[in-house]
Amino acid sequence: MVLSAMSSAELRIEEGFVRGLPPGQQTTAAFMRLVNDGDSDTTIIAASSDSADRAEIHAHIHRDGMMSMQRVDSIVVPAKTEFVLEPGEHHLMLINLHRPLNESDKVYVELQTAAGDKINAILPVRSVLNEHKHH
Ligand SMILES: [Cu+2]
Repeated sequence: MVLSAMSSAELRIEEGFVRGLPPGQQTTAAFMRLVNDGDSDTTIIAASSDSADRAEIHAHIHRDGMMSMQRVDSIVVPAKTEFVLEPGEHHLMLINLHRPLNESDKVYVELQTAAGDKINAILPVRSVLNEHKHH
């Protein structure tokens, strides 16, 4: 569910949500579907949120049976394609949350493209209890 989405690029955010965590956690992750309706590839190079000091694009790396998170510089969403940020895969890391996130809260996130466009959405907070794990 996306409550509000304004986009100047031909990219839109769908089905986004922020993972709600127990009180005391300072860092959480946001997930969403990036849909590129345009005729050219779009590269996301930065992210921000008004609910956290900073937002980073992360990927999960599987190596020797171990899984760890790693910051990546960008995400490319090819033309007429979508790129999904989901638990266990790519995600947006929200670092140093300004306040605890409750189930009914809304979080503003903004993505910046290499072309200078900004894509934003207001994402609902969804408790970890409702999360579907596929690993
Ligand atoms: Cu992460």
